[in-house]
Amino acid sequence: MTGIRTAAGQRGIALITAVLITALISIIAVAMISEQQLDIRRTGNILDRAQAWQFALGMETIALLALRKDVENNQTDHRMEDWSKPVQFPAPDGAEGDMISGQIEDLQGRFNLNNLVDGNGTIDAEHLEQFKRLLTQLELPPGLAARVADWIDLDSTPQGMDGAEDDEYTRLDPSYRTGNTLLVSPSELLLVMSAEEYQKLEKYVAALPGQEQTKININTAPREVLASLKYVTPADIDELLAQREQLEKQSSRGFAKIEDVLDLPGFKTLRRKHGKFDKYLKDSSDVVSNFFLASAFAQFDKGEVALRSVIRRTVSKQNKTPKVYTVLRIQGDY
Ligand SMILES: [Ca+2]
Ligand SMILES: [Ca+2]
Repeated sequence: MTGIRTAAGQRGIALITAVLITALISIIAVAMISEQQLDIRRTGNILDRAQAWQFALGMETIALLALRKDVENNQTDHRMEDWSKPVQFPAPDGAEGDMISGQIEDLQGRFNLNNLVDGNGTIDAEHLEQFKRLLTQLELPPGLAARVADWIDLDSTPQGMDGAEDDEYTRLDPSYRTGNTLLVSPSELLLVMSAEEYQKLEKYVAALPGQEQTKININTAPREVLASLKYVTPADIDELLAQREQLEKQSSRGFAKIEDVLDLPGFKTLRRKHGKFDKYLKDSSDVVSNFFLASAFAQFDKGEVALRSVIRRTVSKQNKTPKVYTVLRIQGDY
């Protein structure tokens, strides 16, 4: 009896062991399969994103070509030109709904924050006042102008009552130091002002590379930016905008030269009142632009890319060959 029992017991143990091994193998197999599926999905996502990135880069190339073609054909930049029209088309080989879209914006239609300092890194009083007027237009505290100027200027002495330098930022938690150099992206201002304030401002400002002061393109600037110019009244801006709209609607163009603005009745009055107005307007505004922001968005299956490229155009004086190139790429917001 004992022998039989033992044999039966051993068979039982063997059976349990076999069941356990089978269960273990199943568990391992399931784990391996799901790990593999995860790998496949992960790889798929990476491939989708890589594809979307290439599409976004392609969109940037289209923007470069459009801006090159434009500068070869004319010497003014306005809102009726081909480059300013948004484009959108289905992503090649993509799923239904996969799209690539792009849009070019004139960055000289905005206030250039880097104009707040001159070539020596000291605050430019004229542009500081202009920025204050822009802030007032946007119902933001004009004192923010001094804070932004301090962030960019070379020294560490706060500008007036409203300025802020290391002394303020190093007391924050976490603490940080003042930039004391030109901005690369306007979003750096999130370190200088609140997110709500920045949200109101961001559409109207740019951070253009290089030491040279840039002008505002009166053909593309919105009312708020135009109203930041010195001397002009709201009625003058109304007149300028009405004329601009008429040129756009009737002739599909903008102002051909600054003199055309100076000839508007309200602006003639300004010239009589302020002897330096002609020079001021020509020094601060233009009808042509050299800096643009190309925004590309590409969706390819699970891959999504938002690319912003700052594009610069230069025309050399000697051979007049235009150069159009990307100076900055940002993923996400400008
Ligand atoms: Ca043009
Ligand atoms: Ca400073």
